[in-house]
Amino acid sequence: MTAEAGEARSEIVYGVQGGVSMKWVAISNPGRVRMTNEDGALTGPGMFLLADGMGGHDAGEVASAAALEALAEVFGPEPADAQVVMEQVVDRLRDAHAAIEAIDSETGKRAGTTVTGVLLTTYEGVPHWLVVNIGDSRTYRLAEGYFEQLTVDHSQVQELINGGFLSPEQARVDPRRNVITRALGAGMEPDADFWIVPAQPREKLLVCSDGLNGELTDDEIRQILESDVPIDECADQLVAAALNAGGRDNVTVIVVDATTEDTDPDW
Ligand SMILES: [Mn+2]
Repeated sequence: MTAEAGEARSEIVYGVQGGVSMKWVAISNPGRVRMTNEDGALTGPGMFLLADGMGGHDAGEVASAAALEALAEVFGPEPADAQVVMEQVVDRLRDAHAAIEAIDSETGKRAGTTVTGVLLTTYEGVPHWLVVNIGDSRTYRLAEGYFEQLTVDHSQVQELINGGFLSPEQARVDPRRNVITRALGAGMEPDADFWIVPAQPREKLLVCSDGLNGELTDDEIRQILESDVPIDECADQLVAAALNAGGRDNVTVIVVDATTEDTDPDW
């Protein structure tokens, strides 16, 4: 495999935490149009987070890095109670928001960033993913043949979908598709949404920036996730498909295979 110019990628990493075995890979590609990559990813056993910065020059990059750095402090050696972790994440996001609001942007645009992803936690003693989202990056899951977006975008087009004015397919090409309604920084409210979902016996998680789902339909994403290839190839195929479809934005993917069935899976 040859990396595209400017692409950052991890090898497949393996980890076990709280009875959940995981392997994951992350790829971040600047795309075909943008000169810089303002996306960032933070991964570790039980922590898969992504931030998509905005603000131009290096402001967006600094904003996404600041958010991920703040969240790295939440990470512990064993999964903690979901409620406790959620409160820590809220605190860290508030700190990151203040730091990002203080970034001087040369472009005159305010620095900001989205954040999404999952943290492995326990709920009533059972492994659960704490899903977090602020902005329009996304977390998807494929489990038991069922593919779903775990997050709900904070975007103007999502509001139009909710109101019945647009279909998801219309929203994907609507000129207002890049208008987000919540973010860290950017003069917005740092209010993240959270979901607590049970870890499944076998599941695949995808955390991505809008450079992926802006170029590909959910069906296209699903088909690639469902294909039975190693996760690094799966991540490659996702990024390649987004680039082939135009690559108009930075595209970042974190692909995770997780299982609660076997603490020593045959990977
Ligand atoms: Mn983006």
